[in-house]
Amino acid sequence: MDNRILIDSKDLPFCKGCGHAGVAQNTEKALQKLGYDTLDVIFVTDIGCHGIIDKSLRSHTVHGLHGRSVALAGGIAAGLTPESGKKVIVFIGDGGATIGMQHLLVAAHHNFPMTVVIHNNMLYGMTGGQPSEFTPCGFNTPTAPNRSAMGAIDMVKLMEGVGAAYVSRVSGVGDFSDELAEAFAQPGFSLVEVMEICPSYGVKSNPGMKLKQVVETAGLAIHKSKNPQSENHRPAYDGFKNSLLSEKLTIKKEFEPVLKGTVRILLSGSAGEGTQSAAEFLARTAMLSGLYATKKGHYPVTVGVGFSAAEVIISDQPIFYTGSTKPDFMLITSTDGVDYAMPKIKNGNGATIILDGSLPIPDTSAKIIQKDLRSKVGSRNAAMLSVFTLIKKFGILSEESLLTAYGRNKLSAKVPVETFTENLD
Ligand SMILES: Cc1ncc(C[n+]2csc(CCOP(=O)(O)OP(=O)(O)O)c2C)c(N)n1
Ligand code: SF4
Repeated sequence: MDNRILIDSKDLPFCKGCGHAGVAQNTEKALQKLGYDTLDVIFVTDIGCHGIIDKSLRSHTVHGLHGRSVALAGGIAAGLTPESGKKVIVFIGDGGATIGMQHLLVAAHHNFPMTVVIHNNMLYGMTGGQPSEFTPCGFNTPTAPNRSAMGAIDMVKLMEGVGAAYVSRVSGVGDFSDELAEAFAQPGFSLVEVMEICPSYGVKSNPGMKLKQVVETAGLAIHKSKNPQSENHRPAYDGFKNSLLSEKLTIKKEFEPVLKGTVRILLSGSAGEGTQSAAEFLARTAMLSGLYATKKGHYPVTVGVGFSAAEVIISDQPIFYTGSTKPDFMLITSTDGVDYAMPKIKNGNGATIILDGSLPIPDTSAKIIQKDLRSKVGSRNAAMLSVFTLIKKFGILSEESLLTAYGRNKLSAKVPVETFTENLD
């Protein structure tokens, strides 16, 4: 079992003395105490200094927009059943908690099964020390050097108010791994507010002030509370019966692979013309031969207009990165497709482009094969014909696997396979 969460717990990306390092180290220790495997933990981090921990983590990580990490984590947690054995942990600053307060309240109220760790250094660290809603009265920051009027939001009280199943405030000094472990072990929502001081801005603006003193003066007691109702409280998410992981589609190997190595293919066409379906079909056909395949779609925010492109990678080895900056093949079926793929076309040295016959030949050192796609099978089927052409001409997959896969594709009920096989030359 591999239970190292941090790549190197002595080499963390924070200023010297930053409390964020203690949170990371104690988190690793707490998860080890609970027996979590590295890959059973999903960290969702927020924007801010604490969020740069991502690169030091060996577990799964998702980096969210400022204040939105809790919403992202809620989505992940809601898709996992308790049996999956996965643990969702949010790392967020007091700044992110201020910006995304609503998400925190809702996550606690609905009892999403996850733990939120607020790194409360009482200011916005990454942007130079502005006060947040968690900055206590009397705690100065570089941009509010004489802060006296306003007190801090008491997050523990607020969480209790919305019925959080578990909430605690701890001092982020020394070993607080037991406190974190207790929160991580909760079946529903839990939140730990770790009190810290940022040496770069907090200490400088408040010379000589100790963390204990700030916390006590502000009336922010170090304590925890559990909501006795919490056991009955989980169920807002009973609706999500299926785990994200149990939805896995298994495609069995039925044919011997022809391909040795890796090929990267870019399909680039127009919205509504079947580019995504053709790309998915290509990936599934490869899987029928026991190959690894990924598909990554690209389209404008307003779906249904403009370009539609997909990157497919097929390999006899596992694929760890799904992008392909330099495709080996580009299947281009429309003007939108040319426009979208132009940077890759221009930089196409060594690539082969199957280009619809109606399109002007672009300026490129890639090899171009012009092929009547749209005029032969219509705009809706041009991308599929380009996939058939690729497989037939370059033999990356067997013809047998292609025909079997097509027979199982829902398009075959409407468009007979001969539409494509009779238009290959
Ligand atoms: C929506 C949004 N607002 C503002 C910013 C600018 N910004 C980047 S980091 C940061 C401060 C983060 O402070 P905090 O969440 O307390 O984390 P820390 O840096 O102290 O760890 C801010 C305001 C942003 N990236 N996005
Ligand atoms: S600026 Fe403050 S919060 Fe950011 S890494 Fe440095 S000490 Fe930590």
